[in-house]
Amino acid sequence: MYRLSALPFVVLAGLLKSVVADCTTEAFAAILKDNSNATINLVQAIPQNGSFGQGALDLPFPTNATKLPALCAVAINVKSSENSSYDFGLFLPDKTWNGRFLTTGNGGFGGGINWPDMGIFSQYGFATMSTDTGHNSSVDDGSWGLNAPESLIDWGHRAMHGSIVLAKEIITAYYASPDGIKYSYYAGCSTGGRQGLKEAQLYPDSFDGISVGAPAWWTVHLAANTLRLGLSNRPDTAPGHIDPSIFTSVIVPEITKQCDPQDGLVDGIINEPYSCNFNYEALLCTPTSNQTACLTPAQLDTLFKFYNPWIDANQTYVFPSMAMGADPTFSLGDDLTGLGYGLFSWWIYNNSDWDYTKFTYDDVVFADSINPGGATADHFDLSASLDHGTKIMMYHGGADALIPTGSSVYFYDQVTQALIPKGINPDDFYRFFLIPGMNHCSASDNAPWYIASASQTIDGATHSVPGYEDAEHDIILSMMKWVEEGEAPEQLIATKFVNDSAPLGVERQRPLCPYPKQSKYIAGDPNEPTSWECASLY
Ligand SMILES: *[C@@H]1O[C@H](CO)[C@@H](O)[C@H](O)[C@H]1NC(C)=O
Ligand SMILES: *[C@@H]1O[C@H](CO)[C@@H](O)[C@H](O)[C@H]1NC(C)=O
Ligand SMILES: *[C@@H]1O[C@H](CO)[C@@H](O)[C@H](O)[C@H]1NC(C)=O
Ligand SMILES: *[C@@H]1O[C@H](CO)[C@@H](O)[C@H](O)[C@H]1NC(C)=O
Ligand SMILES: *[C@@H]1O[C@H](CO)[C@@H](O)[C@H](O)[C@H]1NC(C)=O
Ligand SMILES: *[C@@H]1O[C@H](CO)[C@@H](O)[C@H](O)[C@H]1NC(C)=O
Ligand SMILES: *[C@@H]1O[C@H](CO)[C@@H](O)[C@H](O)[C@H]1NC(C)=O
Ligand SMILES: *[C@@H]1O[C@H](CO)[C@@H](O)[C@H](O)[C@H]1NC(C)=O
Ligand SMILES: *[C@@H]1O[C@H](CO)[C@@H](O)[C@H](O)[C@H]1NC(C)=O
Ligand SMILES: [Ca+2]
Repeated sequence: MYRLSALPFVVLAGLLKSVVADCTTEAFAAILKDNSNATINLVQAIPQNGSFGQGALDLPFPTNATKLPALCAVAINVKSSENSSYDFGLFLPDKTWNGRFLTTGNGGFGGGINWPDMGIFSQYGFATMSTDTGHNSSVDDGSWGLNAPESLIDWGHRAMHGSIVLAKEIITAYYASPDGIKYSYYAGCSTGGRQGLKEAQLYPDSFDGISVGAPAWWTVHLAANTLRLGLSNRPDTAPGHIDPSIFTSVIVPEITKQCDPQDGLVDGIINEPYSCNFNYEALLCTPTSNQTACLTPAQLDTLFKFYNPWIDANQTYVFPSMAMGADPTFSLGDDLTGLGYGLFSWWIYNNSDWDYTKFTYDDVVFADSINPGGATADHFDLSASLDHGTKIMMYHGGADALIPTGSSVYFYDQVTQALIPKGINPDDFYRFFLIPGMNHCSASDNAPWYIASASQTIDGATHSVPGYEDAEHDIILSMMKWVEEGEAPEQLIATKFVNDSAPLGVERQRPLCPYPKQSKYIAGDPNEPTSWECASLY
């Protein structure tokens, strides 16, 4: 049916290669005429160098996309059940369309279309899409899920998949491209990482390549761990309370002092945070210590909780620890984050006044039995993605304080354990890159972290890695090369720009290696990527 309405354009496209498709409400209404659930919110032609977004109305993404290529901006609403609906947005580049589709994702519990990342990816020429996941909220606010099981399903996976399917139909009709969409990609971080894995697990045919950062894949356990650590350090109730400022001024510097050299090079970067042999007692107060720069035995117990895995009843492995050197200041203080208690009060106990101070592992067991929205992305057997030919590039910051790095290491290990017995080498289609020193999805004071992935921006750049716009440095181009030319990434070079500003030039670059390989310093200027190699630890 869509083909019918698209027919005139097929003819036109054949005659006039650079024809601009019809960016009008009427044209999209014709494309969608047989879909009774879809409503057009907006169709707007954006000129070259124009901007688009919803500004402050888009709570999780208040920054508009700017310096856009000429494109058609579209917003569609789709009814997903009696009581729920979701929106998605499209950026459809005019003459610069590269024949490909790229979907991006969301963050935390937030509800809003990710126009800024869509804008970045449209610079490559992709037709881009993002969904609001079916609600309107800021990143740490899950109150919309209270007694709203249909909205939770939308957030869990339904909005993403429905948007992908409809976006593909719209794009195919809009461009009237005789070959349809050449390749479909995904790039997202955090909840966006979970969404990419979840889509691949439920619908392995959706994408040819997915780039997944710091995935919040273990939904219930991640929230539980966030709540547990926050409670374990509450100023009013925890005997071993550590003031957050001590983490920054005393603890992280001591960890860096001990762990940085253990990777073979003193450069302020902890390359192998989970291999560090750390002497906690170095932080203990003695009678002669500076008493505001040391820890009591009770505080040391608290610290232990942060940097050791959570093992509970019956030796159950509940959640991995943070990486040595990650600064957990986020979960400390008087105000616990809604990303922890919120899941339990709004989505599990259906009670905004649920008493989280009584939280125990039993709550995790109960929450697992509910798995709100079916969001958890724990189908580790990714062989259906291999069958489809999908390539998966996963990465995680080695100093991520929001989603512990170890949760991706654990995911990698589970995938490996699911595939090796089937005779599948995960390396053939799934590679995981640890980014030493990087915080959540982006940023580091000193480590090279920028790979032009989702949720990464840098001053003075619209997209990609300025000066290094190639598959060696840019994860999107690397993913495309793996998918389209069959050339697997043996490494990815991360960049640290001076003050994270591209016009100020490169401070250092370093290879990131497919796990379990690690970058090893060989010789020469440590700021040059050629002074490093990817080496096997075993
Ligand atoms: C692009 O738009 C910005 C902001 O409106 C403006 O400052 C800049 O001059 C424009 N650049 C070009 C090349 O038109
Ligand atoms: C963002 O763009 C929208 C329209 O695209 C506009 O209404 C709004 O004022 C812009 N907001 C900001 C902060 O630029
Ligand atoms: C989201 O909710 C806020 C109020 O909390 C409102 O101001 C805003 O307009 C809403 N945004 C959208 C896109 O509906
Ligand atoms: C519309 O949504 C309903 C569920 O709310 C679904 O059963 C139906 O198949 C959808 N119709 C179309 C045309 O997608
Ligand atoms: C829709 O919401 C109403 C009122 O909150 C509720 O009674 C009903 O069960 C809901 N229906 C579905 C399908 O969730
Ligand atoms: C004691 O430690 C605190 C916190 O690190 C620091 O601000 C202060 O300067 C130290 N005092 C002395 C005498 O070293
Ligand atoms: C631990 O194991 C015992 C014995 O199998 C069982 O009764 C109990 O429910 C388990 N506890 C938890 C929290 O799983
Ligand atoms: C809260 O609601 C969910 C979804 O409707 C349900 O599965 C769960 O059992 C409820 N929780 C409690 C404690 O009743
Ligand atoms: C980088 O930022 C620091 C701190 O803001 C500043 O002192 C320095 O001058 C900046 N460097 C350059 C090259 O702009
Ligand atoms: Ca080091």
